[in-house]
Amino acid sequence: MVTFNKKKFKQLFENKMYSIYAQSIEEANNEQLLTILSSVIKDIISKKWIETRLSCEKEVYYFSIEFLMGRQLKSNLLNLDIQKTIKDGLQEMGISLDDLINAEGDPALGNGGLGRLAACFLDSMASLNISGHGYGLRYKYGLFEQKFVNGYQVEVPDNWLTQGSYIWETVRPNKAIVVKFEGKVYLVEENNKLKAYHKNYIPVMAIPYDIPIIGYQNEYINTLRLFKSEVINRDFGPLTSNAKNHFGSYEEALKYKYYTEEISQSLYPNDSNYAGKLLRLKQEYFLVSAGMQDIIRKYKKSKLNILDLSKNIAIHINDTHPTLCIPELMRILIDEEQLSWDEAWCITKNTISYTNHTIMAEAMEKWPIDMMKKLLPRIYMIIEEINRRYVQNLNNKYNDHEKIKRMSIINHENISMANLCIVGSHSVNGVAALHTDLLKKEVLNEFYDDEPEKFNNKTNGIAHRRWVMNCNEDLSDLITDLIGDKWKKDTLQLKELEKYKNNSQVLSKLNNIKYSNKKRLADFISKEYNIEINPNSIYDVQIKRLHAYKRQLLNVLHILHLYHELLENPNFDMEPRTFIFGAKAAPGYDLAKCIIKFINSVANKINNDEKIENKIKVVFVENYGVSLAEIIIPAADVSEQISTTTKEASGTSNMKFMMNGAITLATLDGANVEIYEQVGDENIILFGLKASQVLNYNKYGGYSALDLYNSNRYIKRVVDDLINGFIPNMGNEGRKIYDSLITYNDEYFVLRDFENYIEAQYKVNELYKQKEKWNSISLVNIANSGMFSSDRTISEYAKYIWFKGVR
Ligand code: GPW
Repeated sequence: MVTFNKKKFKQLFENKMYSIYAQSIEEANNEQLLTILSSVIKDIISKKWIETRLSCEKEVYYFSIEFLMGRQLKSNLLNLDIQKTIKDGLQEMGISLDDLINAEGDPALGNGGLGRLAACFLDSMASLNISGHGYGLRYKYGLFEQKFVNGYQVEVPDNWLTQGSYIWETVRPNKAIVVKFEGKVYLVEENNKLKAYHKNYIPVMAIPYDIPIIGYQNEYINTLRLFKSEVINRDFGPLTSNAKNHFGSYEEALKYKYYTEEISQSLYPNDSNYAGKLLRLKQEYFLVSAGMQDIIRKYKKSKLNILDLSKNIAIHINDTHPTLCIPELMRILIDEEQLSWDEAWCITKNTISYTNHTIMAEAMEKWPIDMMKKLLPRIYMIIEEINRRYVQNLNNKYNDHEKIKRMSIINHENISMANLCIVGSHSVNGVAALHTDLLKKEVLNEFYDDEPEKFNNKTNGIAHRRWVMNCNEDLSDLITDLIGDKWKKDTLQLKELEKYKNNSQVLSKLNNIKYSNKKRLADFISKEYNIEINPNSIYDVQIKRLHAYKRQLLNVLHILHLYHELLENPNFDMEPRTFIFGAKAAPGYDLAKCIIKFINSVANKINNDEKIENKIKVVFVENYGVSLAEIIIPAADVSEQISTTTKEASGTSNMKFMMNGAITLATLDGANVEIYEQVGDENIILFGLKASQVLNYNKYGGYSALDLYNSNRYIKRVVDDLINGFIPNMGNEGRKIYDSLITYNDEYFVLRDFENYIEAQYKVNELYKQKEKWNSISLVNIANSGMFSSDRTISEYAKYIWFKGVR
């Protein structure tokens, strides 16, 4: 993309080293080399970055409280198509590119699927020449680092900005924005209009930090803008007399400093769980207000008419965390741009679209009125007025008081963010076909009946460049050898691979690639955890957040089942298996932490039991995150997607595994349904309750875990292991898990699906014995994974939501 060669690169690199560190290349450590390299790359893209920013197409802004980006170096080099130049240039200077790639930190500014999806979407928007930018928070501490101590999860702060800055960011203090909290709002009548005056507020400065998002070999560069919170004026440093004069005392000045800095201090470590903390609401408004003011400021500079906002700009909110975009845009349009309510409302609705990522009640954000009123008095007023008009409208349509209560935005003591999102946007989408169906038919049914045209599905996708081309280079090369490289820009081309499904030579190559990826993972596990695993065993992998609904418990109970079978019958027929887990539990999620301890204790017992001759190994990798996923997924044989049906909105690791040739073992939940539709009965292993059965149980009851326990000796055997001392070194974790199953009647149907899961796992075992058949299925999975590229997902968002009628 750039007039750029090895010689030029080396020159740039050396000069940078002198100007930044005033030292020779030989003296530099990896961290410094990485800083220099990223700085050189930023220099060479700077012109393109500016050009893309000044392009005048319709712009998309993607608001998300999380962006789980992963390392950037390798992906940036691939997208700029300069890997070889850089690798060779570095080598001539005695530097290994691979070392630098691995020395890069992995910013954990997200919890799991939701944040990683946002990152994949940024990659696809840039690669599809869509002017689409992310808005997020620059947390000082990302998701905690997980350590295991005696099998228990211990959380260590993720102090990722040790150098004070991040190598890919550019700070823009000149574009700082003031966000206002608390205070009092006065409504004054002026020229027959009510004008709002916000007094005595607490100002917080939002400083933008920009990260370039480089499209795949298309010279297109978007921006991820992350805001850091600070005092409004650095001259008010708490121990200056300036501050003392302004705040009255040092103590007050310090309080203010703390108030501001706390906002972007740390990521909330909850996944799909609403905690209702005031600080979180501050974070949400801080992100929204800074982002929205930034957008409008830029828009006005471009001299476009504010009434045309929705023609030129699309704002997307990733789940309800940025819901306040709606009242904030209303506030700006009414209070600052002097538009009427109706004009502002029309623009707001047409500009904003919303994605729902869960149907689980515990994840639904409901903010107490009092909290909102005190923290954001003007925003609360606007929400109240939105609600008043909406309820009035419902009253005109329906004569059903209870229904209107359920649909209103303000209810009892709370504000329902999902309801506000639906009412204040023009599009509501789910993240997989089944999920969207459940939204329409169950969870949001009344809203759907009211405004069916708003609802639509956008099945999730993954950045195939990161998740195949970068993390599985051998597979990527094999695919290209077989079908050419068009698939890199159009993953539906992968379908061409299917013609090789009976070609022994191709299948054997595929097998060799999988083997070498498995070997690489075995070496890593041996080095990191001192556990030896056998690359010829089946790698059976479940990596995702620890959650009762994701049912890591079902997985480990099955492992115990196999263990008992082996102990009872040394000739029990099974292929050697390595079960791999990776999962963080939210620090306050007790049951999840108990399950981690249980899995670790089971692992410890089984891995050290010589009687079973290494037939089973259990590895729980510490501190699971993007970088670990990148070495685990290419090595997986079996992809465990075993959530309680209806609970996993989509899942996205299921897609990553599929594209890397793993075979899916799944319930018909989330996007697993669509994986099944792509590959058919022969190429996936399914089990468990169907969605309709789960819904029926939930509505009408009729399930007794205790009855199952009493009537099924296999179930009883493994459940008893929780409390009978069979697994050593457990505290009362086993009892708590036991209670969740028996005393509280197994909310997630673990025992209900257990037998069926054992059968499904047996099918895995039998299939693996026919290795060529297995490899053929693996190939068919890769061939049919094309629709799960986030390029497909983003094209759909663009066509049907953001640029409807524009492009
Ligand atoms: F609860 N998801 C997530 F909907 O990772 F907000 N964190 C969350 O807080 C939520 C959802 C929320 C996940 C879904 O659980 C997963 O099924 C989906 O694939 C992913 O979001 C991306 O859509």
